[in-house]
Amino acid sequence: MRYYLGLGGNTGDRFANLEAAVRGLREEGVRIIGRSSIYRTEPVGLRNQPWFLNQALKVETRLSPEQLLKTAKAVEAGMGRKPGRRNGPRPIDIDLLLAGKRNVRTAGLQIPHPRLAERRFVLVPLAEIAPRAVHPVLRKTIRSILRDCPDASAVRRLRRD
Ligand code: PH2
Ligand code: MG
Ligand code: MG
Repeated sequence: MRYYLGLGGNTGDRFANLEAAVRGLREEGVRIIGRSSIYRTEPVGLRNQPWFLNQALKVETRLSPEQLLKTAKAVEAGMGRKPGRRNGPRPIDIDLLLAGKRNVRTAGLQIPHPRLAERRFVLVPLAEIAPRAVHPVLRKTIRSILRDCPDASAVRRLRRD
């Protein structure tokens, strides 16, 4: 099954942490089939903290949404992420943004990600690799959700080297 994931982090070596997250997912059998550029993004939710690096991934795996969430949490924990303040600083966050056209709602998991449409740091990278993907609840493409997104926080694409 096809998923889109959002990666973000703002402590330690932020570039190395994105790489380590990709490596960790691969080691768990998740196939990475697309990666957006990396973006430097202004913190949203809790403003007084370092800027983040954010990136979107397109992945293929046989894992169910619940299993993939567990895998993502294990990779986060393996990279030293400790439970902390909501929206606060962290080495890495791995969020499940879309699960094909599926709409998942269980006690611990909601896909599409409930705050996807409000966050430019998610939408800009996601629109780079999946502009035509359709949000199954809003029934809009990612490109049009981004166009209509009122979030004004800064999202700056880094030049590839
Ligand atoms: N993640 C959050 C809260 N705020 N801001 C930016 N720029 N990037 C993030 O990944 C981010 C955030 C909670 O997961
Ligand atoms: Mg998050
Ligand atoms: Mg998360």
